[in-house]
Amino acid sequence: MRVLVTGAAGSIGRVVTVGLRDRGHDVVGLDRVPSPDGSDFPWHTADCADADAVADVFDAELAQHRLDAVVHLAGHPDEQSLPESLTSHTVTAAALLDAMVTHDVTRFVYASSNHAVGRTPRAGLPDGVLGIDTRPRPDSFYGVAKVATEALMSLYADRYGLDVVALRIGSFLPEPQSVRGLSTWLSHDDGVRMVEAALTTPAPGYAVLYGVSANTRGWWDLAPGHALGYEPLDDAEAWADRVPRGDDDAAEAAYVGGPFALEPMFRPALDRS
Ligand code: 15L
Repeated sequence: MRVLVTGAAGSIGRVVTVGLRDRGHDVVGLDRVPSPDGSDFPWHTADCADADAVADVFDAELAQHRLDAVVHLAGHPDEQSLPESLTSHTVTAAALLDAMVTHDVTRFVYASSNHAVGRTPRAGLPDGVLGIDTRPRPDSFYGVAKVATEALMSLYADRYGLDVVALRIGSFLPEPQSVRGLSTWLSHDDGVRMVEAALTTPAPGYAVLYGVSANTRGWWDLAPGHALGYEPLDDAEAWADRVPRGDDDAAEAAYVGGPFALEPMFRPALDRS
C-alpha cells in the first residue's frame, strides 16, 4: 500500500514509518517539521490543522502517485486547553478527511487514545476488562478531542463510505515504565502490527480497537483488535520485576486513564480574557 503518515517525525510516527516500510509498504511522511536526518522517503512539511496546506499535499501527491490510505498520528500527546486540543486532534482529522473525500482515498487509521474512555472507573468492570461498547468517557480535554475525532470519523464513514479505524492506544513505549504500564503498554512491534492490521483489514466501515500488547494484567478488551486482524505478541509482564514502584500506583489504577484522570483540569474551558 502507499500510505500517508502524519506526525511521521513523532515518537509513534518514527516507529510506524520504519515498520510499514519493512513490511513492504510505500510511505509518505507529513509533519510540521522537516524529515529527520537520514530518512529516505517522500516527505511534506505542513501543519495538518491548515486545510489549504493539507489540500496542497494531496494535490501534489495524487498528481503523480496513487494514495491508498492515511495514518493520522499527528497531534499534541498531552493535555492542553480545549480549543488547542480540538485543533490539534479534531481539526487536523477534518482537514485530512475532507482531502480524502475529494481525492477518493478511502482508508483512515487514527491514533485515538485510551483517554477517550479514561475516566471509566476500573472497579466493577466485567471480568476486569473494558470493552469498546462503552460510553465515551474522556478524562481530560485531550480525551474530549479524541472522542470528538472518533465521532467525526463515524460521520465520514456513514456519509462518504470511508473505512475508518480508531486505535485507542495505551502507552506506546519501548518498554513499560511503571506499574500502570504493565497493564497499558503497547510495544513498538505490536504498534506496527496494529497499524498494518487496521490498514489491511477488509472493509471495516467504522471500527475501534484498544491498542495495547497482550499484557497479562491488561484491562482493555483485545477482542475488537482480534476481529480486525490485530494479534499482539508482546506482554509487559516480562518487565514486572523491573518497573519502579511509585507512591501513585494505587491511585493511578483507579481509572483506566491513570494519571490523566487524576490531574487537575484546565478550567475554564474557554479563555474569556
Ligand atoms: C496517551 O494517549 C498520551 O498521548 C501519552 O502521553 C500517554 O499518556 C498515554 O496515553 C498513556 O495513557 O500512557
